[in-house]
Amino acid sequence: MAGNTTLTMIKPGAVRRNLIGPILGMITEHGFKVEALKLTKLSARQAAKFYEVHRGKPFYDGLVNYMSSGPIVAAIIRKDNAVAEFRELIGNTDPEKASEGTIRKLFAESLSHNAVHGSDSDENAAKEAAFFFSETERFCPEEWHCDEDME
Ligand code: YYY
Ligand code: MG
Repeated sequence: MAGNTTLTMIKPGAVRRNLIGPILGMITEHGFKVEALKLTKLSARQAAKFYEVHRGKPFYDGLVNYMSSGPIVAAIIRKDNAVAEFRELIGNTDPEKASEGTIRKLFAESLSHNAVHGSDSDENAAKEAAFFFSETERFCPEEWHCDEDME
């Protein structure tokens, strides 16, 4: 069964362009609930670890530099089938290929500065959530019935 949470980051360029509000607004308008949220900044070492899977690719060094260049917003967001639903809402990695109405189409500056991150699998969503948040930084009002999808 697909999981119900995913991890997003609002990337440094989008924070610099004062887009935290509009992007979080789109996320909540599309039915995602915010389970954890922080404004923080990654060191180069932390960004390198987060994007470890891309190490060795031509864009890796630029990605690590960019992702550690300023504050980001990290959030755990909740909806049925969260990973796939959120990948649909953010659109293609390359904003030129992203569908109209997606977050990247609306807010990305370029392929490398593409406004937001979204986890690509339930396994990575769990790893990435644990990278940013401890158990006591996650909140789930009773009305959201989060326990029902815990193992
Ligand atoms: O998951 P997603 O963010 O859509 O793309 P990934 O293939 O995981 O790449 C991570 C990140 O790296 C992407 O959001 C922008 C950047 N990047 C790049 O700068 N140039 C590429 N050719 C591919 C990815
Ligand atoms: Mg990815």
